[in-house]
Amino acid sequence: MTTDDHILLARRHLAAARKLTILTGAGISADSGVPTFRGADGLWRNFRPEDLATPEAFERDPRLVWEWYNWRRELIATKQSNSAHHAVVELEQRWVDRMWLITQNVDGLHRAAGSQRLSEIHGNIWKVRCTGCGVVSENREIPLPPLPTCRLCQALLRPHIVWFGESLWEEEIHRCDEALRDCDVFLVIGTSGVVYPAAGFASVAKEAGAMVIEINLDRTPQSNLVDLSLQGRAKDLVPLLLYPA
Ligand code: BV8
Ligand code: ZN
Repeated sequence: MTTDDHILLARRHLAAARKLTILTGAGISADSGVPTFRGADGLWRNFRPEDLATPEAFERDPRLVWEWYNWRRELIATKQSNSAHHAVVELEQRWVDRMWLITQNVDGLHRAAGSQRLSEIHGNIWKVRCTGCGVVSENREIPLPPLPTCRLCQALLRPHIVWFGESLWEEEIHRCDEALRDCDVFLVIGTSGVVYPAAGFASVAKEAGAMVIEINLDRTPQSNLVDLSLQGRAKDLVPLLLYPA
């Protein structure tokens, strides 16, 4: 089957879907110029995200971890949502309360595009959390001081982001579980399917009877599991799903 046939088939399944759940990863923001985690452009100097995005790294060298996040905040601040983010907003406007978006991305580009019904399961790079009093606040200062402190209690602030080895927030996990078990179509866009628990979401949805569609530049570890694999750039393929079947 050609990609066109796959797109037609995907449109048909979407048109018949009572409930739609979407999972996105760094690939959907790659078309906005935000580096992916495991792509050739990598993320930062010769560090791996797994070395920096951990509570141990922050404990050991908060200044280095904040340097990385300041670099990413500065980079992301210059990026716009792309046609794939906007197509996801259009899907939300059509499905309304029968759609849920789960994103692994912390760049905030889905919210910037207008998505409202979403779980940012790994947090948001524009939010900070106090390591003392736990208060979470939005903060768009660029750059933040090398070791930013809480206005309320002067303790060190950290990114409000889920690091490797940290559990996701209970309420988000519960919301995702509901959205995965209750959808007819599970659309997976731009993720390498490496990081858990998100990497296990396609099998949860499939076991619950959903049709799983994957959009990715390449094949991924979950490509054998999905019902339909559309290979190409998210910014080109996701908008094509908006047309009638
Ligand atoms: C957890 C925030 C329970 C950081 C991120 C040992 C000890 C502890 C835990 C573990 C362990 N072993 C395994 C684990 C579990 C661990 C894990 O999965 N590790 C991996 C590395 C094996 N997971 C966790 O720790 C999670 N918590 O399990 O809690 C627990 C608790 C304690 C102990 C045990 C268990 C928390 C994981 C969250 C980590 N935080 N982000 C930050 O961003 O600063 S994850 C990070 O990776 C990003 O959020 C990113 O989104 C995510 C996944 O990556 P992708 O989005 O898929 O990006 P990637 O670059 O990999 O792929 C891009 C894809 O797009 C590619 O396929 C490419 O082909 C495609 N693409 C590129 N361009 C395009 C495109 N597609 C379409 N169009 C394009 N243009
Ligand atoms: Zn505080």
